[in-house]
Amino acid sequence: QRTVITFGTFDVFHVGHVRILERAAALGDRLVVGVSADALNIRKKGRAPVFTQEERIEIVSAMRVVDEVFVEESLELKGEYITKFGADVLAMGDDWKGRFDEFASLCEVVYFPRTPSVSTTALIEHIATS
Ligand code: C2G
Repeated sequence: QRTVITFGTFDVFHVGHVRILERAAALGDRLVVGVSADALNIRKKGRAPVFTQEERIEIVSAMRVVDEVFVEESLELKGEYITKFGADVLAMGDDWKGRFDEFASLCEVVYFPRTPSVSTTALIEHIATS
């Protein structure tokens, strides 16, 4: 069995999120997703996501291609999560290209092109100004 792991905030869930999860799932037999904690977002981005981590986990868990979801407590724990979940592949969008190459000793590292013209930030802006 080939296990794929991916990470993200998945806030204001959109088609870019659907596509990366589907592409990641297609690389193996089991997809594990680390959803970033509210506290991690506040630390790194200075603001809480629109949806709470419980809501974001509920949404990601509802995807047919997702087998297991956990809370990503820290960006520095990727290696531990890869080992804990027995991941054979780490898949991320190419906004992270090169940033996770250090984990190539633990598993295969794959970057997918981001879906163009959709982002949580743009959606928040669009809703706020419409
Ligand atoms: N994504 C995408 N296309 C978009 C938007 C996002 O392919 N138009 C992908 C990103 O590349 C990422 C995943 O969707 O792989 C989740 O994106 P975010 O929710 O923005 O996650 P991020 O805050 O980048 O993750 O360890 C990583 C952290 O959890 C942060």
